[in-house]
Amino acid sequence: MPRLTSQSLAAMPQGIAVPGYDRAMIKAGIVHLGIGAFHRAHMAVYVDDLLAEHPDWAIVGASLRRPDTKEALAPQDGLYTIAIRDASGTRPRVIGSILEVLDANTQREELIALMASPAIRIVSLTVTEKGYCHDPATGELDPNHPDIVHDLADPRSPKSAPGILVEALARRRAAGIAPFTVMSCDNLPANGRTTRRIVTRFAALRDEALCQWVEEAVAFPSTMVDRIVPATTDADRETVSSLIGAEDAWPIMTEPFTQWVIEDHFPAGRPPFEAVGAQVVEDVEPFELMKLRMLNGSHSTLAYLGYLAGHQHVSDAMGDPAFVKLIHGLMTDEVMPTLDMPGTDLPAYRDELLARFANPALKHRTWQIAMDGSQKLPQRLLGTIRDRLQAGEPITRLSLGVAAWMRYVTGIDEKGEAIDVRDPLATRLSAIAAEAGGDPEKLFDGLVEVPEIFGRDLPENATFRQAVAGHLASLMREGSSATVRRVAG
Ligand code: CS2
Repeated sequence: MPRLTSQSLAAMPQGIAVPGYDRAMIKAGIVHLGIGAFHRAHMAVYVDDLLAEHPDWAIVGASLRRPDTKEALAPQDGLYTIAIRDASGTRPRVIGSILEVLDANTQREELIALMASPAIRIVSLTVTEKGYCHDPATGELDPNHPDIVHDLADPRSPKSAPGILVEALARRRAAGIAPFTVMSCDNLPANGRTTRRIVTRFAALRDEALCQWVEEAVAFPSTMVDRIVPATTDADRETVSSLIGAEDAWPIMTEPFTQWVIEDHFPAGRPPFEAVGAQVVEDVEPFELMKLRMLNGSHSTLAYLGYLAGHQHVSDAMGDPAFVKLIHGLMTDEVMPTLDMPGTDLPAYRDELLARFANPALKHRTWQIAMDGSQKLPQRLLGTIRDRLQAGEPITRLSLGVAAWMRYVTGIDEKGEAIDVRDPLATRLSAIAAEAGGDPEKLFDGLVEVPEIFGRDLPENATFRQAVAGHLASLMREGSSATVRRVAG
């Protein structure tokens, strides 16, 4: 089988969507940091839809951690397939909007020089929550983060996303070139404002005048991004390669649904994202809050409880009516009352989410979503909990999600087998669990005192303590399935 390349593209079987523009004519206008599966199923597809009319907005991607995306896409001329999946089948489409992938570790100079060049007007990011090197509870840059310490000591060879952005901006400033717009596409609350705070703080630690320029001249629009993208498996590679008749080393599996809401603040210009289905609005924050609390809050709850109950995929958990009832109740009774979304049909949004979670073809692993809980909990569950506590309203199901995370990070499942807990705080979390030695009260007391997650207020809140500790005891006593059945009612 030939490899997917510009050449084999010409011989694609009929019925496979391919780029509708001449790839020789497109030029880079965007650098994207964190060229993982999510970006390739989301923004890169919107850009692919734009390039026929707006050829100056192609993407150069950069991997900050691992060179694996570059290694897969370089022999394919940057081409890859997205496979859109649901119960009715798998629909492949070849995407051509990524011109090249740079490995930030070995091609750092090339990457920063490109970011500093006038053709690049947008630098977007999906570096995941932990890539912002911040304190998840406060949203502030963590100056003691090892990558930040490294980048401040050697600012011209940065490793972190804030360090790379600031170095490229500094070079533009020195050369008298207007700054690019920084567009976060991560699941952070107020992701534009949060990125702005982190980047300006990093700039201030480098140089006050640079910080002032960043504050005055750089735009950080917020975005809400949404598309479910499970990790690709070897079986997926085979399926897609046989569908397109060419070997694709890294196709991306995704769902039909996609949503992108963008704050309209691009002084350096932007392509007409609204022409290809994005919503360009003045204020994104209500949309972000809705998505983080409804989708991601439910997702994390399903991930921890589902994993503990022995469900490998989200759709498996959704096959249990008690889980569906729990998540339906969580969204309806505990999340929706915290949202202020005039003009949005929240019950319809909820129902669509329940259907998306149940998509049997997606095979989204609970273990994948369970990753990095310390970075996710604050914006997915704890913000909603704070609002509910303040309003004097119950947090029965939200607190079960938090308790399930506590049970999960003990690293031992209900059958006594090890859980591969992936989290930047994993070592600390497992030391706390070891110390507690299976006593739910001690486990709760230890974990709730991690301020990067729970802040200083929640450990002091009696209602919160009681609700979470109660569920944790029940999860340890009767297990996840029985607890879900009881709490779902
Ligand atoms: C998921 C998200 O892995 C996770 O934590 O909750 O990646 C989720 O699939 C996306 O945010 C959907 O837009």
